[in-house]
Amino acid sequence: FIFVYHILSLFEGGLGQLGVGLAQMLREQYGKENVILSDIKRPPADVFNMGPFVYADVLDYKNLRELVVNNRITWLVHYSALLSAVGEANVTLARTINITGLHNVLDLALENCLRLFVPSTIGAFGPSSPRDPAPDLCIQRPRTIYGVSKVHGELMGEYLHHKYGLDFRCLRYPGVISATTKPGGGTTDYAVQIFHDALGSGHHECYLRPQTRLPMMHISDCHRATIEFMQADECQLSLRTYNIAAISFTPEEVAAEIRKHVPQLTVTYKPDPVRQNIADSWPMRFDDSNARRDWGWKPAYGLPELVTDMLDRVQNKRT
Ligand code: AKB
Repeated sequence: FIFVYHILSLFEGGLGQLGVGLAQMLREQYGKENVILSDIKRPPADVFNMGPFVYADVLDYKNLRELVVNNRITWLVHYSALLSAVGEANVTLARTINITGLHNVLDLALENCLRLFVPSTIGAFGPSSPRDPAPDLCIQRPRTIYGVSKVHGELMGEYLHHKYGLDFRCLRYPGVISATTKPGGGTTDYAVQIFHDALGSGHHECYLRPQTRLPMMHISDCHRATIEFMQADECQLSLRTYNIAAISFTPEEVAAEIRKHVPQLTVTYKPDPVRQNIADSWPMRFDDSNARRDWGWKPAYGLPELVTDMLDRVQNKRT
């Protein structure tokens, strides 16, 4: 979670791929003490020293309520979730964290008049959705527990917004590419691993076929989108759940772009049936025209900029 006070925000699931960076950006704008990062895991020293950190368990309503009340929280960013591939390997846990956990967060937000951000994903679409591009409003019949839980989240949040005025805000994220924190158990993870392999062994074995196209985004675009959306005036929002897009690429396209800087990179393809199946059911491109029109969304990173930046950052981490 990330909790924001006054703007006070609490992030839960804050130690995953997205939480630390978003907390950092929010702290730059709202002050270090006004953003609390949380997780059920012990934070590394650098994260602990960056600003307030607390234990928060998405399954423990009393614990969450205490944190919100004691700290006069006003915004809540809910990042706890099991991703697509790991969810398929552990459906019961995914249902518990992604659905029961979400219900706790929705109740908490309603009870305390919080502005609530819950991410959704390209995984909220399925094989019967339009894939190129997928619009905001269309058929959503995902075939993963992750996708099912995300559609449930979108619908519950929107229902509570319409019925009780909950300030629910949801963005459907593409695959997010980051250098410092690795994703955990998703279908788009190869697009992060390939940078580490390029600068490490020089070889990447890809679990998707070379032409599998998926929407992707640089992490700083993702953080900026989240903050701009959270800051948008309510009257700007014609929807409560928006697609956000930046780039769409295939493994062979990203590999070719990396080879412009690391010519020795080799890639072999060994499709994993579970992840390939999931990827084949997801959109190839996202239509984010509503986000662009309503609250001015615009990505900064294309594929060349993303690749240059990732190689720089991964290289810096290694030295
Ligand atoms: C995953 O691959 O499961 C996630 C996602 C696209 O939501 N990165």
